[in-house]
Parts: sequence; C-alpha cells; structure tokens
Amino acid sequence: MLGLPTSGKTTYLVALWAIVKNAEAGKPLTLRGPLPHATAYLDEGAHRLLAAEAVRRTHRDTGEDVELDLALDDEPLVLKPLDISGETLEHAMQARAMPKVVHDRIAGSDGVLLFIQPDKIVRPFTIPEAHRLSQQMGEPPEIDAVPEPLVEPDDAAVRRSAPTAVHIVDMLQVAASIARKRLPVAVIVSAWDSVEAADPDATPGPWLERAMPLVAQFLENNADELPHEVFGVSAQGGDYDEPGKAADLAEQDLAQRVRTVGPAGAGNDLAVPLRWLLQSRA
Ligand SMILES: Nc1nc2c(ncn2[C@@H]2O[C@H](COP(=O)(O)OP(=O)(O)OP(=O)(O)O)[C@@H](O)[C@H]2O)c(=O)[nH]1
Ligand SMILES: [Mg+2]
Repeated sequence: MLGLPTSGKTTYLVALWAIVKNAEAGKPLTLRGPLPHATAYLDEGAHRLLAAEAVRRTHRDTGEDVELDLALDDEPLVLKPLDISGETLEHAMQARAMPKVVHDRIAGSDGVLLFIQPDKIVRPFTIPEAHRLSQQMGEPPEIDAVPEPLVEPDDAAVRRSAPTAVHIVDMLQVAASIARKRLPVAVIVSAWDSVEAADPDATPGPWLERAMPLVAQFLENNADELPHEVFGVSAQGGDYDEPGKAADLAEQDLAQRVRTVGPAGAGNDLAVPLRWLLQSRA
C-alpha cells in the first residue's frame, strides 16, 4: 500500500477487515485461514469505523504488517499489505532512501495499491493563474527586459511545495525501480463520496486525467512496466464532518455503507481493486 499522508490507506484496510471478519460463507471475500497478526490494530480501527469515527493516523515508522488469509471468489488469496504511514514514505522520498522493510515488501510484491485522497491535492498553478494571483495581490506586472538573477534552488523547499502529483510520480518511479519487474498498480481514489458529492456522474479514470494529468500520463506512458486501473473507493461511506452524517452512517451496515466504482460499474464490493490486481499479475 503506497500513498502520501492521510490518503486513506488505513481506512480501506480496516474496512476490508471489518467486512471480511463478519462475512458469511458465499460472500465474494471471506476469511479462510488463521487470524492475522496485528488483529488489535485492525480491530481498533474497525471499532472506530463502525462508530463512524476516523481511524487514527499510522504512527509506526515501519508500518503495520498485516497478513490476511482470505478466499476471494472461492480462490485462496493471501494478502500481505504493509500499512505504512504516509509520513514515513514522504521522508523516504526526500532522503532518497527507503526503509529496508518497505524496500523488501515492494521487491517481493505482485502489485501495489496506490491511494490518492481527492481532498488533499496540492495542484500546480498554471501560468495564467499565477499572473492573475500576482495581479490580485497588487504586484506590478513582470518586466521581462531585466534578466532575473539566478539562485540555486533549495531542494528540500522545492520538494515540500511540489504538487501532489509530482510526489506520486516520484513514488511510482521508485517502486518500479525496486520491483525490477512488471508491477500492476491499482490506483484507489479514496473518499470517492466527496468526488461524487461534487459531481454525481464522475468516473475514476477521467477524474484522474483531469485532477492529476501528470500521474495519468506517467501511468499511460509506462503501461508495460506499470499496468494500471483506477478505482473510486469510499471506505467510510461519507464525510463524518458533514452535519448529521456520522450518526447516520453509524446506523448503517458497513458492508452496505462502503462504495467502489470501477470500470465495470459501481457497487459495494471493496475487493474489486484486489480482483483486478490478481488478474493483472504477471
Ligand atoms: N469522506 C471520506 N473521508 C475518508 C474516507 N476514507 C478516509 N477518509 C478520511 O481521510 C483521512 C485519512 O485517512 P487514513 O485512512 O488515516 O489515511 P492514511 O493514508 O492511512 O494516513 P497515514 O496513516 O497518515 O499515512 C481521515 O481523516 C479519514 O476520515 C472516505 O471513504 N470518505
Ligand atoms: Mg494510516
């Protein structure tokens, strides 16, 4: 599981766990083998999710290592997600050094779940937007005749202020270089409820192309190495900060609350991205 801080990784994993744990036989995703390690972590998150409270941020540097022995459509599926904190990943990208546990997990994995939070995107300014902003701030128009002195960029500051898409592409490039093999990427646009609230007809692939053209183009251009599909997932079922929403969601069955939108349409099966990853394995 890759993603920047607060991109929805833990909420998705915990929702999957809460649904699987209570799934009756005959459901597409069920628990097959022994209970996983880190059950306390998953259970605590599930408890909050069922009560419609946000899960806690992941603090452990090396992430929470989970192993779920599942059956997906009656086929065995051992899911070994490393729920790493987005902050650890961000620092690793800045330092150009991955913690070994993350490096090894990517090297041995059959695919990646890449999380993008639509509400947390830092977008680049276009040149006309930058001009408009500077005019609104009362700055005089630029005079091109005077050559600007050149200043060495402060790398750390540039990285911090870079648009979200730049960080995501960086992360994908590092993952591809670690994997050294074809690595399918299921892009999960989390909090899909907030996208649909703004545009009920939104679909995940076109949303990514519009909101993050750099990421969409990068994935398109690297389709051999990084085949991808885009999914919209609402693991909470809505925004807890909306008045009355949390109480309303807490009343509902979690398996009905969640929503997944993919190329084959919409439903409430959180396993849709996992099914795609399985089918896309080399
Ligand atoms: N509206 C809405 N918000 C969501 C959804 N899923 C997650 N969020 C919110 O997104 C924020 C981050 O969610 P987390 O699951 O903690 O994100 P994370 O990627 O694990 O974050 P780190 O542990 O910091 O790396 C929280 O405030 C959640 O309430 C969703 O389906 N809908
Ligand atoms: Mg987390």
